[in-house]
Amino acid sequence: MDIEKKLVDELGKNIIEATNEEIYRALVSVVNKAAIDKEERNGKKKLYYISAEFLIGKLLSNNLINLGLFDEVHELLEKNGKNLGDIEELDAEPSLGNGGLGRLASCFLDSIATLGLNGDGVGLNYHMGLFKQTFKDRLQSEIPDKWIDKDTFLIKTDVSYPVSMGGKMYNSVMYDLLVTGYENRTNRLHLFDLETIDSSIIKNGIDFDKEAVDKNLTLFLYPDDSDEAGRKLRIYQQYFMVCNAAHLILDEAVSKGSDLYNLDEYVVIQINDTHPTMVIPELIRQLMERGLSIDDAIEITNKCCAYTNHTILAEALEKWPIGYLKSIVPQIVPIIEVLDDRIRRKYEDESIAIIDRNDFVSMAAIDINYGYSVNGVAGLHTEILKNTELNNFYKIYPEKFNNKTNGITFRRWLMSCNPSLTKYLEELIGEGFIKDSFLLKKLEEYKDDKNVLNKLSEIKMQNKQAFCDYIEKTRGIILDKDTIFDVQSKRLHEYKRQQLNLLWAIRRYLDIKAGIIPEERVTVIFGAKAAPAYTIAKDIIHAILSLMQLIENDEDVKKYLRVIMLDNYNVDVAEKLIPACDISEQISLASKEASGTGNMKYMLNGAVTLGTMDGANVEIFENVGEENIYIFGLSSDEVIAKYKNGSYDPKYYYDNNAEIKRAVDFLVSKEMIGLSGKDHDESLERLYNEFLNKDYFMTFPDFDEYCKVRNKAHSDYKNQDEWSRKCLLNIANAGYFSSDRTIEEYNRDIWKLQ
Ligand code: 7GP
Repeated sequence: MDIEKKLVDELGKNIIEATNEEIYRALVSVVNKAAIDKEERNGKKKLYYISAEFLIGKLLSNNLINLGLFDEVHELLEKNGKNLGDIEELDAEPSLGNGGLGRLASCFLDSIATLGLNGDGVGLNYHMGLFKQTFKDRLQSEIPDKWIDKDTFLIKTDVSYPVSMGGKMYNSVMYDLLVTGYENRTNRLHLFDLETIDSSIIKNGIDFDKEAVDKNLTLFLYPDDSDEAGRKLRIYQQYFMVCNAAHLILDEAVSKGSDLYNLDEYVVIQINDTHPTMVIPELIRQLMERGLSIDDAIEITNKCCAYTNHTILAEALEKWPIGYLKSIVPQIVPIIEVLDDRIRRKYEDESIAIIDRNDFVSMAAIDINYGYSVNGVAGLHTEILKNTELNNFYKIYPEKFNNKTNGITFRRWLMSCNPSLTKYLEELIGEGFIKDSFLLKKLEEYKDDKNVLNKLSEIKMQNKQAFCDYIEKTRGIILDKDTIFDVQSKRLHEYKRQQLNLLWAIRRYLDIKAGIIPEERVTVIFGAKAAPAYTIAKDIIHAILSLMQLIENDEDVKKYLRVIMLDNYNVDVAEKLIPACDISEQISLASKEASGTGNMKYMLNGAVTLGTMDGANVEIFENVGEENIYIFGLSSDEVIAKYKNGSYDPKYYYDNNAEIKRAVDFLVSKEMIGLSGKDHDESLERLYNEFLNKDYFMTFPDFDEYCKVRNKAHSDYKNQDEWSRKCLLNIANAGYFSSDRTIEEYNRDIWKLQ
C-alpha cells in the first residue's frame, strides 16, 4: 500500500505543508480505511463481548502497529519534518473505562482479532467517560473528561433500535470503533448512544440532573449511585446497552440464516461482570417477540450466555430492587419472575434464588443459573468463588465453573509502550514471541550474559529518563532517574492497600527526619483515581498528597525519598510509567484481588513484583520462582479464617507495635494537619480513625513483613547484575500472561468459534 499517496490524497496537499491537526485527521481516515479492508464477513458463529467498560487507550499507534504501517508512517513523517509522537498528542484517549475490568476487555478485543476470531465488543459511548482527575488543595476533584471532539476514530453507523424505558421510547444510534488485529482481521466495538445527549446539563464538576435521561443517559460511566436517581440511571444505562445488543445479535444471526431455534450455532455472549446481566431476560423477551415460546427462549438463551466474575467484594455483586425494574423496564420483570420461580421449584436452596426476600434481584444469580459457563479470572480467585463466595452455586452446577487467568496484549504493553526493549528482544531471540508469547522463554539463555544484563539495565534507564522528561514537561516535577522507581498504579481501593504503601513511606520519612539515612534513594510513585463517592479512598489520596507536599518542601528528606502522586492516571500515563518501573507494588490483602493485570504489564516490562500471594501474583510467583519476586503477608486462607472468626483487632497492633503507632499517629501530626492552615483536618482524622477502629483490609498484620521485604528489595537493587538478572527472568517468564493465551482458552472451553 502506498501510504504516502493515500495520505497526500487525503490531505489534498503535501505532508510538509500540512499542520499536525490535518495530518492527524488524515491518518485517522487512512487507518480506518485500511482497517475496513481487513474486515471479514465469514464465520457463522460470532462472539459478542458485552461490557460496561472498554478502557481502550489511544488508538493511533496501536492501529498503525497492528496494520503493519507504523514504521512506514513514522519514517514518512520524519522525512517531512513531522513527528509521530507530536501527532499522537492530538489523539484523545477514549474515556470508556475505569480499571482492570475495562482494560481487560480491550486486551481481549485485540487478541480476539489477532487470533482471527469472529468477535465484536458491545458497550456504551460515554461522552465524558469516568471523569478527569485533578488535584486541588491536596484533594481529588473530578471534572468531565471530554474526549469526543471533532476528530476521533468513531464511525457513526445507520444502525438504530427503539428502546422502551420508564414508559418512554428512545431511539439509539450505534457508533463503531474498528478493532485491528495484529497482522490479522478487523473486528468492531459497537458503542450505543442517544442523539439527544446534552452536556450543558453538567454543573460544577460532574454533577448533573440525574432524571433527564434523554440528556444524560450516556454522559458518564458509573454515574454516582449514592441516591435513588443515580441507581436508577445505572439501570437505564444497563438496559439500554443490552436491549440494543440483543437487537443487534438477533438481526445478525437471522441475516446469516439462523431460525433462532439454533441461535447457539450463531451466537455466544460473554457477560463481563454483572452489568450486562439483563441481556438474559431481554434476549428471552425478544425471542418471544419473534415468536418463540418462553420455554424455548429460555433454553436457547441459556445455551448462548456465559458469565465472567471479576471480584469477590460483595459491594460489586449487583442487586437491584425489583421496584426499580418495574418502573424502568417492566417488560422484563415477568420474565425475571419466571426465571426465579423455576429455580425455586427445582432447588430448595434459597441462597441461589434470583429474587431475594427483600425483593432485590441478584444479577449474579441470573447469570449463574441461566448461563452455561461461570469463570473467575485467576486460579486463586476461581477457587475462592467455588469454595466460599459462590459455593452454593458451585455445589449445584460444578460443571459450569472454570478458570481463565487474565492476560494482557503484548502489542500495546510491550511493542507499543516499550519499543527499545521490543527491538532488543527481537535481536536476541527473534520476532516470534510477538505472536507466540511463550517464545520469550528463550531469553533465559542469556540470564548470565553480562552484556545482555547491562543492556537491559541501560534500556530501563532510558525509559526512566523518558518518563522523567514526560513528568517534567507535563507536571513540572523534576524526578531523578538514579533512584529506585517503586510504583503502585491502579484504582484506589482500600483492599488494594495504597494505605499500606503510604505507612511505609511515612515510616521512612520519620526515620530520615530522625537522622537514620537510608542507603537507597527511592522514588515512590502512585497513580490512582478514587470513585467520587468513596470517602476513605479520597482520604488516602489526600494523605498521600499531603506527605508529598511535605517532602517536596524538605530538601533534607527529598534527597533520599520522594513520594509522587500522578494526577489522572490513565492508559496513556500507564504506557509511559510501566516501562520505567523497577519495583511493582501488588500488595492487596490476600483473597481480595481477583487477578490484577497491571502486575503482568510491569513484569513484562522488566519490573520485579513486591506482592502478596493474591490474584495472579500467585501465578507470577509460580512462573518466575521465589528468587525473582518479593512476597510477604498473610495467606488467603489466613485472611478468610480471620474474617470468619472476627478475631482481627487493629487496636491491638496499634498498642503493641511502636512503628505502626508512630506511622499512624503521624497522619494527625501537626506537620500533616498544619498543611491545611487550620488546626484540624477532617479527612486525615477520618483516615486515622478508620485505621484504629476498622482497618477492614488488615494493613497492620502485614506491616512489619511488608517493610522488611520491601527494604530487602531496595537493598538487593544495589547489585545491578543480580537485579538485572531478576528483571530478565521476569520478562522471560511473562509469556503465560499474554491475552492471546487467555483468549485461546476462552475459545477452547467456552466460545468454540472456528
Ligand atoms: C477487576 C479486578 O479488581 C482485577 O483484579 C482484575 O484483574 C480485573 O477486574 C480484570 O479481571 N475488577 C474491576 O475492575 C471491577 O470493576 C467490579 O470489578 C465489578
